[in-house]
Amino acid sequence: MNIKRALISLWDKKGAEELAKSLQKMGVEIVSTGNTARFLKDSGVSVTPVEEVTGSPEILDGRVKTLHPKIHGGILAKESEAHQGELDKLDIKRIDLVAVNLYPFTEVIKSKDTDLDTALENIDIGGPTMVRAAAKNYNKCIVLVDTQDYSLILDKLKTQGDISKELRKELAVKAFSHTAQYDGAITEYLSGGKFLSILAEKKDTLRYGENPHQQADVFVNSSDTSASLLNATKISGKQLSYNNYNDADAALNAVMEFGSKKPAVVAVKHATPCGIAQGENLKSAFINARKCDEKSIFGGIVAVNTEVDESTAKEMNKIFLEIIIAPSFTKEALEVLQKKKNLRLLKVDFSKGEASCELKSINGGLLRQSKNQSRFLTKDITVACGELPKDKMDEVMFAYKSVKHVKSNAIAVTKGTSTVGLGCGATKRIDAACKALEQAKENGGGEILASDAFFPFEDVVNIAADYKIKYILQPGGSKNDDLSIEACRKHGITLIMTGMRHFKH
Ligand code: 93A
Repeated sequence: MNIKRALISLWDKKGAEELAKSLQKMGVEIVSTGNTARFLKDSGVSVTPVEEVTGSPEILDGRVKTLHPKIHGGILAKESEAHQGELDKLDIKRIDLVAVNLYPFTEVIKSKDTDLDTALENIDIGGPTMVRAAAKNYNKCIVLVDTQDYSLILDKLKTQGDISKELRKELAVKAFSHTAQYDGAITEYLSGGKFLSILAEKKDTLRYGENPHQQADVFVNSSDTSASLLNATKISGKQLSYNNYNDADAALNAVMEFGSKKPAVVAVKHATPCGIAQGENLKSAFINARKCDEKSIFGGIVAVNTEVDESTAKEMNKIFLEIIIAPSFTKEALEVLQKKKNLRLLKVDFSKGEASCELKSINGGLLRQSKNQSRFLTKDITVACGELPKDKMDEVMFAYKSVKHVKSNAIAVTKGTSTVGLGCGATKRIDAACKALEQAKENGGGEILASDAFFPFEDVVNIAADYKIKYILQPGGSKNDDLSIEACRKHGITLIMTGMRHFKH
């Protein structure tokens, strides 16, 4: 056994007893700090207090306990004869393993009641110093920062008497990423948000990017714990591509808009919906979403907000889909869907909720904004002209939620709670309207037209009238609102102003 001495200094004492006892059984001497030492002694472990090693008491309310050459010399000494000579001369014993977890700075600052003094007191100095020292000298000193790694390392030590160089290095990388995140959180907090710190871990190298000649990777931002593709369970199918991630994320965001009370289906192509529907059951919602654009959904991505059952699965299997995202699948549904080898099935825990902010990279930096989580409230709307019967509200709400997720300039034409025409990504609003209305006509017509932003002219109203639209939903706020209101009045269209724009690019 190559490990002779371990230093254990833990804020979170989870797994500490098992770790210390197992090491002791292997003949390892345990050195430990104040509370950790007391905790271990109470658990029946014999412990050398850190003061006995340093010959100095913990001082300044524990601010200085392990910051001492007898500790850091023991951790940082190389294999070399020269280093060993120095250790011998100064009577410093090597430390072969360091298990540390840090003062809970990030938890403490989450509370609004935390004042600056409390936050500062929770900045761990000695802990990260030991972690970094051990990580730098990983060839000689094993570093453990994650309680979940204890059992693996104990296992290896028991069976092999040591751990491999590769594993030592892996633990060192984990240790540095841990202290980097810790320092990042401190920097962000003390600067009042002037610095943004994200340490994202590579989840995968992708086959290629948006196009085959582009290199691409996908990274996980561990500080974002919202419902996502990155914490989804992949039930079956091959690796997701760059475009798959992008499209599937759009589908997930859109379907979450509809909550989970009533089945909803969103089909996405090129990161924008090509069909959305809500219904009494998932199968009918899927059929209606598909009907909106039978061609675009081919090879598309579908996200649903309720469990996929067998009859919906059979319906889904009639066409080629790349990915299905759902909170769950019944056993029977899985049997049906898994017949298609290349179909990716992703189970996402919707209860984790939506992310609170989003980042976009631009040359030289980043843009950050809060997510567009606004909810449509009936009290916030005004009916600028015409009548809005109460029993139309669900349908109006559906149109509003749908258009919010379509790329701007966006127009959604809906019938009941299904989209029948979607115009997206147009630089001219009238072009998006023409596309949506023409598609709706091919699908048998629509009743409601929703727009993501206001109408600068009355042209959209006029063309909507040609296609027999009865309700128009738009934010309002243009200096030409009067023209649109007047046109609606002339055509007998009800005009609803939502007061809220929903650009999406
Ligand atoms: O106050 S410190 O920054 N100064 C130190 O010298 C020191 N040494 C270990 N914090 C220090 N620690 C931290 O104390 C460890 O990172 C660990 O979180 C905690 C364990 O202290 P105790 O064993 O008294 O609970």
